[in-house]
Amino acid sequence: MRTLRTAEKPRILQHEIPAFRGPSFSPSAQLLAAIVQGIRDGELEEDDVNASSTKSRNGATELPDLGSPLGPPAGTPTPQLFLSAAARSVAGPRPDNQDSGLTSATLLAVADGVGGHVGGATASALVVRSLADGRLTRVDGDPTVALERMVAAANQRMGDVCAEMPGLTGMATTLTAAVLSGDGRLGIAHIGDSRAYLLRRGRLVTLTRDHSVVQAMIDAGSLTADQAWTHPWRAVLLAALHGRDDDLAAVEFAAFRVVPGDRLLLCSDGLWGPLPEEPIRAGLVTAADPTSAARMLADAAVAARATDNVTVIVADVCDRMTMTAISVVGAAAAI
Ligand SMILES: [Mn+2]
Repeated sequence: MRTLRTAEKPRILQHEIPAFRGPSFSPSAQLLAAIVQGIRDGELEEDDVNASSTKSRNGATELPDLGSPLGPPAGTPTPQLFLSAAARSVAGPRPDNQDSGLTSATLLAVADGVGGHVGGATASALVVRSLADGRLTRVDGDPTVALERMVAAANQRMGDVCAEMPGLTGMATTLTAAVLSGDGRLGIAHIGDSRAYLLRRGRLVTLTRDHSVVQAMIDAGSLTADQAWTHPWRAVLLAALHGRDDDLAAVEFAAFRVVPGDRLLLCSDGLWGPLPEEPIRAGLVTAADPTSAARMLADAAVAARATDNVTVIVADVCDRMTMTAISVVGAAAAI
């Protein structure tokens, strides 16, 4: 019988419960259909979001790149799409911020470091800085291909640092990253319990599924979402990046089409932990722009019952470029 650690940090239980691995990332053809259909019908159900997945590279699951019925008709030249993004990352009640975030016109990322005071901040900062160093300015083709390369490089950098500084071995980080290709395909790479959401026409859909013990218990039918809310293991992860080659097999990739007017949210568990989904949705709907949305949501999480660092990235899909710089926040900006 394995003993699960319930301390918040370190909270990694990596690669240790094979039964909990396997298809767990929900985005799929059914999900995209549910998003589009649900918006049309005004009846997007939670179960639609949990539709089963399809197989992809790496043994992970992948949302097929489907043309959106909301997009332009075939043959119409598609304007190049960009992200207009803002980030807010705060330590909350903790003495330091081990989250990192990244915004640009083409790439977003949130990383939540684990592994103690130094290790956690180092891990998230290394991964986010590695992504920033890629200086991704334009992506043509499948955005998950670019993501796969970038995530592998970031993980490798963490491995190199661990080899040089063995005291840091054991540090790890979640990573949820999104890349927008010029033709409007959004790729997502995901490992851990940071999250990506899509707000479209007032409806909020979770695009990632947590690699966590409680999510696995929910999937197995042994825990309800309400019970998970207060479960002592809710911070225990099943997968994260540690700088080891075998981490990459647990990273999940998805790609789907976005349209101008869509609003994306990437966040660490410091946001979705204390805040139920409805105030998150309402905040995204009411905020005039990504900057005010990110600030409002981070403040709301801290005011609710934050016990953790809070990182929020909000990005609008636009048909013109409003950002020219890559910005990093949190540990990646501080160390
Ligand atoms: Mn966290």
